[in-house]
Amino acid sequence: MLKSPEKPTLTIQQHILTEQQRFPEASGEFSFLLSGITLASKLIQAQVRRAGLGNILGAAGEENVQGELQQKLDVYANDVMIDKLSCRRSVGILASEENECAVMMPHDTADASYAVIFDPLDGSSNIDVNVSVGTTFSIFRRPVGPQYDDPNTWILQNGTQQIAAGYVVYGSSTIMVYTVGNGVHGFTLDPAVGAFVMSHENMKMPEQGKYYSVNEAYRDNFPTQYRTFLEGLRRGELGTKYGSRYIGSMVADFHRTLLRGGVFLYPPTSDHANGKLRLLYEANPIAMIAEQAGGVATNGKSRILDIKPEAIHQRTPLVVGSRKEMDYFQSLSE
Ligand code: AHM
Ligand code: MG
Repeated sequence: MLKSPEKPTLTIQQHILTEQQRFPEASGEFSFLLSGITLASKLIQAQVRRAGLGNILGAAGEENVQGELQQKLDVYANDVMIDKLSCRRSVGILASEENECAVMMPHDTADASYAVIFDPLDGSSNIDVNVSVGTTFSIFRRPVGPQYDDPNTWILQNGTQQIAAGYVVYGSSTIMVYTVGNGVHGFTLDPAVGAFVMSHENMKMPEQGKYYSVNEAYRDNFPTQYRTFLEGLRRGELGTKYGSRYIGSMVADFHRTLLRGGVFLYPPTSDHANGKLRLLYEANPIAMIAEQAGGVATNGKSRILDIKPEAIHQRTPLVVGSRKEMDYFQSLSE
């Protein structure tokens, strides 16, 4: 007789369907939309796992709108995200780190009421050296009012209006972490069955950690508040002398911070007053996940989710982490 596993597995698709039942008016379109993201991320991870075989490593030869050299996998991941989302009739508009302008969907129906904003492959300079990379996404609903007839305006909403956000880390395993505003849940891709299976239910960021995560090479150019903060953590102001961990892939650095606590930051520098990370598809989804897990995310002055965006590729400083470190950071504000 077949021995059944101890606990039935819960796939992300089942979880999304259960979450959707909280909204009686939901038509099923939203879960179909999210399944586009899970499908795209399975295809992306399959290529990431093959990096080094075939001809998928290295630069694609083009720069994206931010002047960064696109990797072949950036281009592949972007194409896959657009392909798998654009056939969902609920999607009205897509915006990506890799495209200068938002991509409008050809189906102009009343159901096309969602905007999806994503970074298809974050940390892609790490691909060629076999270090973790990821995908981030943020979803808005079409706001009501004639001033929102132009779908571009659906994208420039405060992060508080996100109806879902998440990320995928292509690390030692592939994990998708997402929220629809009802807690944070993590699903690990089981390669044996090809499905994302619940592995981390109702994730909570520890109140305090023992690492900070920042590119310290720039520290002489950080504002005083940031330098004092990092010095204080090193000195043991919070009761423990902090160590440092920095991968250089935001999703991977944040994922560790979510699980272990601590703080991840990309501060402003004297050369780049807004740091490097982008508000809409990097800081916003990370901030929503962090807050849902009990953490805090700011741009050094105000809550990330309260920032009114003005442009798709706008940058913002980001400081995100456990409550204790974030209280300390905010107590040092000038
Ligand atoms: P990307 O979206 O072009 O990959 O850039 C974002 C990445 C983040 O993942 C990471 O936190 C940061 O760039 C690292 O930048 P730096 O090399 O300046 O530390
Ligand atoms: Mg990125």
